[in-house]
Amino acid sequence: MIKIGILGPVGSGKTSLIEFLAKEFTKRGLKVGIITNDVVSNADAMRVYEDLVVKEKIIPKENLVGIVTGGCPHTAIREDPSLNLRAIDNLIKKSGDLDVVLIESGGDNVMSTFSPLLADYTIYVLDTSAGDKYPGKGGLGISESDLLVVNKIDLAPYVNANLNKMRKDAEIVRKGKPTVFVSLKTGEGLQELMEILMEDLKVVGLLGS
Ligand SMILES: Nc1nc2c(ncn2[C@@H]2O[C@H](COP(=O)(O)OP(=O)(O)OP(=O)(O)O)[C@@H](O)[C@H]2O)c(=O)[nH]1
Ligand SMILES: [Mg+2]
Repeated sequence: MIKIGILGPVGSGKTSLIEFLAKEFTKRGLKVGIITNDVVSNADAMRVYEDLVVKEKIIPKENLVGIVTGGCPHTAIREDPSLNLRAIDNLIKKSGDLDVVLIESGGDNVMSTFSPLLADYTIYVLDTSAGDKYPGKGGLGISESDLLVVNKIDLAPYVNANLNKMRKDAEIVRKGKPTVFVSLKTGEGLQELMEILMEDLKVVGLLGS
């Protein structure tokens, strides 16, 4: 079973990415579980329930867990991931063998990272709506994640975000680790994202070829 941790600032598109990935992995015949972490609400879990359990029937309801962390969001994924680890154990007990568990962190800052106990592979989601200063300003989450997703490229023109600058900055900050530019709204870049992700998961031995 692969545990994929998804993190990034508030509103960058983490839940949207999780919903997209759940559909893509399901299409490939993989059994998907989802854990959402929200700081004070269960809103993301409720949205995933509505979208993927009720409307699209992609996952059964027992494959979804919503955690309310109640405090600093990165504590729950790094310093003390016990709530999340217990949620994964419970998911497996209820749902049987899963191939992929997607774990969304509560919206957090650029230094946020997942404990290696909790995630085998990490995706950091940025978006262009705050301009093009990131990824150049760096931060552990941005520089060390396995894959950096720069989302909302459809909004870049409205805030004068220069995607070429962001691309060059990402190459420098991430020292060659992959970055992909997408819009989860228009679909641009999503095929490339899946190609990179599936290839990476095979290379690190997390998925069969
Ligand atoms: N224009 C545009 N909007 C997007 C895109 N992706 C997501 N959104 C919108 O951005 C908002 C936030 O997306 P979410 O997926 O909820 O972001 P999140 O990172 O999970 O947010 P939190 O969990 O609250 O931190 C929603 O209204 C989405 O519809 C995109 O590529 N382009
Ligand atoms: Mg979310």
